[in-house]
Amino acid sequence: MDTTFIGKKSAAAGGWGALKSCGKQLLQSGMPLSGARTMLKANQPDGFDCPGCAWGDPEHGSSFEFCENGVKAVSWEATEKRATPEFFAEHTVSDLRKLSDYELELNGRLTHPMRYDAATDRYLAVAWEDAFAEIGAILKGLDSPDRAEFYTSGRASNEAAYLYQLFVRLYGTNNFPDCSNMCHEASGVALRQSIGVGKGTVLLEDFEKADAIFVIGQNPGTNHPRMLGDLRRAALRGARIVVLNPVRERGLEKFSDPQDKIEMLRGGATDIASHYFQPKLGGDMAAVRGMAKVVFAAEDAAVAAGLPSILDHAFIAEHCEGFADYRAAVEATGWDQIEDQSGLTQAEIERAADVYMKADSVICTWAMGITQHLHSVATIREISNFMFLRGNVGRPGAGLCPVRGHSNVQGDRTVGINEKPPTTFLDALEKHFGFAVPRKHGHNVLAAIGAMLDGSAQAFIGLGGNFARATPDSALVEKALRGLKLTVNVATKPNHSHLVPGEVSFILPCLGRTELDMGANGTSQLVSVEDSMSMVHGSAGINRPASPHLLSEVGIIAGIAEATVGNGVVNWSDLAGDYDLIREHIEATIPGFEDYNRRLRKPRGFHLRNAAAEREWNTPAAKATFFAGPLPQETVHQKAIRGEGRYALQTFRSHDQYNTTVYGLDDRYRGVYGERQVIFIHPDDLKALGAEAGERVDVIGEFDDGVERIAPDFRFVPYDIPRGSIAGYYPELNVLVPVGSAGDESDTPTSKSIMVSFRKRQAAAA
Ligand SMILES: Nc1nc2c(c(=O)[nH]1)N[C@H]1C(S)=C(S)[C@@H](COP(=O)(O)OP(=O)(O)OC[C@H]3O[C@@H](n4cnc5c(=O)[nH]c(N)nc54)[C@H](O)[C@@H]3O)O[C@H]1N2
Ligand SMILES: Nc1nc2c(c(=O)[nH]1)N[C@H]1C(S)=C(S)[C@@H](COP(=O)(O)OP(=O)(O)OC[C@H]3O[C@@H](n4cnc5c(=O)[nH]c(N)nc54)[C@H](O)[C@@H]3O)O[C@H]1N2
Ligand SMILES: [Mo]
Repeated sequence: MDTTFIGKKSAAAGGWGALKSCGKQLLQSGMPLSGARTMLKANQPDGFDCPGCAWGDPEHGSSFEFCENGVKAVSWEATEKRATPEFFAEHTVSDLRKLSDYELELNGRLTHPMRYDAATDRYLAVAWEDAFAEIGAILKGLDSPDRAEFYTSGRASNEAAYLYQLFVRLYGTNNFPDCSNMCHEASGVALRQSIGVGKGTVLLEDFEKADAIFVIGQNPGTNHPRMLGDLRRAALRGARIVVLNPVRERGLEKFSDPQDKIEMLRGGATDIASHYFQPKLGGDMAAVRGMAKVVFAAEDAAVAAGLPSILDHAFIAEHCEGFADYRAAVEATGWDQIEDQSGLTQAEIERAADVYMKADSVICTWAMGITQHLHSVATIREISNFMFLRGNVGRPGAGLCPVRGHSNVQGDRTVGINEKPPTTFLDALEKHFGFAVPRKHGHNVLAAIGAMLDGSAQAFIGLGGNFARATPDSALVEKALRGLKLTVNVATKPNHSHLVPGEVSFILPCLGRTELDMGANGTSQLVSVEDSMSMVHGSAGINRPASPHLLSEVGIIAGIAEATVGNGVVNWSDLAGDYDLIREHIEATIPGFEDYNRRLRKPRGFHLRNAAAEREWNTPAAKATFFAGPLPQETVHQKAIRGEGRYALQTFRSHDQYNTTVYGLDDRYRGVYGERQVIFIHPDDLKALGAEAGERVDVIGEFDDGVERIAPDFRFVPYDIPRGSIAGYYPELNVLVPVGSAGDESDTPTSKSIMVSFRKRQAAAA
């Protein structure tokens, strides 16, 4: 069996390996020294916001915080390679479709607006004006604005996103499928119910004060490397860090900080997790409820012994609703069910709860390991319940912290990218701009796919992202996109979404975050973004644009808008020429942006008020609300175990990718090299399958809707992961995620609970 792709795992996250990997990445991108200058400006007051992730920036952030994956994200954008009209002339779209995501994006930055020519199956350069005019004509010609879908990926700045939603609502629809529908949607839904605001309550400073930090369903070593610095500092001052993750993730075990010269010289590393528990996929609600059960038992014991209470009775009495029902629900949940569903033993859960009870201030963070399941919303409500028990919301060093993905995914929501916009926002838009705003709720990602499939949608506009690859059931979605009258992708590099053209199709190339964006008065323009801690700050590019033919995202939206809805309500090119004017409109229509233009220019920007962080609860009861529902009847791994040869699959990210952008084929923290078509599986599961490491199999989707789903030719990697729970990479495995499998209340594709089985690969015919 060929197992040469399985190698050593890094001894620690970060360290020399990270520096080496950066060097390699810079060489590969052919980035000149100006690139290094670019990097040193990331997250500085006069620099640009790192497009890598949405983790916050330190208050005294004058020095560049080293982050390997930030370097990758930046050098990926600042590459010297170009996908020019000559490149598109050399390759038919059908040929380009044969390339992997990795090979396709290696061709570099787009340089010209391109229009698909069906006769030659090629993209040809087109003038911006012609592109805008044709897009406008087609949009105006649809029998209803609801037949168009306006997708947003979370890199768009506040200014671009606000202008986009204004244009789309003027055009007449709330169809805003958004990457967050596949990402933190469940966090927004659950937190609004529990605490009255769909965002996290902590600031970066709180990580300096917490006594315990629970990191649930998140892999920061790869996806939020700057968070590791904060976790490391917390660990070094003695805070306990409790991890719940089915997979042993290197970055959560040990981190060697490249900023720490002594640690680097000695080849040392800091232990991150003080406690590492490995629940089964989707077992977190049971685990958290188990911890609550331990807290209640300890409370009873304390009361009986005349010791101080474990619960924060004052907080519960003054601030909470539904406590008695919740306590009853927890007591009604038996340990058998908790152990079976969580995959953890009572003793393990008691150890985790012990950390919680001994800590004065606790932060809980989470990401996709919690949000991409069937029962995500209920699980996040349970996390809130648990945190309320000791008043761990709305005070220093404590709070709820959903760690966002894309660098501005939270800001895009704040400024109106929302298919179910709040009435107050629509009222404000209507009053300020004086037009009749569409009120009917629009499409999220799954609804948009549904509308494409049933023929009711006819146009797709993508502001960034890679809709065809990021969404579930890739094969189906590609077919759906090809059936449209119009597909438009605003992008920086070629990707597979560009290769499934509708009848009329455009690729519109835009400036990246690192590039100079010149305004009408000839000076460089500032955009703004909001991080996971609700800090809004400015970002100004410093590099020369990849091509003189690029427009900013704002400029492209303005061009399409002018051609579609005209200049009656606002003058689009004026707005595109001066982003201060866009910010004035944001200030006039969205609370929290008072004095936007001035405050944005302060070094760290400003904080958007979060009512729950101040213990003001905008829930129906005006209280922090306990939810007392039962545990899920059955999770994906419980269901899988009942079926012979079935496994619960999660799809996650390797260390060398940014979502559908694949930088390289290695995942050194997990010891996999040069190969992405892999399945991580427990060694005993391999034995039970009668299979070996490195063996090739087809992965078969087992969703009961009669559709055949096969991901061919994957290889097994034995791994420290619970039995019955397996893992592999996104987007390669998206062919197996059924569009029909969506999270309760969040409607998020369940990309971390997929039921699969295996089929041995037939020996290739001679
Ligand atoms: N370098 C880099 N940075 C990124 C991204 C990237 O692709 N590359 N993507 C960005 C985006 S958009 C996002 S949303 C974030 C994603 O950040 P993460 O959420 O960290 O991303 P994933 O790789 O999906 O990792 C999910 C983690 O949850 C664990 N997990 C899976 N299922 C369960 C479960 O049932 N219970 C528990 N407790 N754990 C579980 C997995 O083992 C894995 O460690 O990162 C952002 N930052
Ligand atoms: N199976 C499975 N599916 C998933 C997930 C999973 O964990 N498993 N994760 C989900 C999550 S959390 C998310 S957020 C989505 C991500 O879904 P998307 O946001 O749609 O995908 P990305 O891969 O981030 O988008 C990459 C493309 O964005 C373009 N781009 C990069 N920078 C810019 C820019 O500055 N401007 C513009 N206009 N374009 C730019 C480039 O052309 C690049 O090809 O995927 C989801 N899908
Ligand atoms: Mo995301």
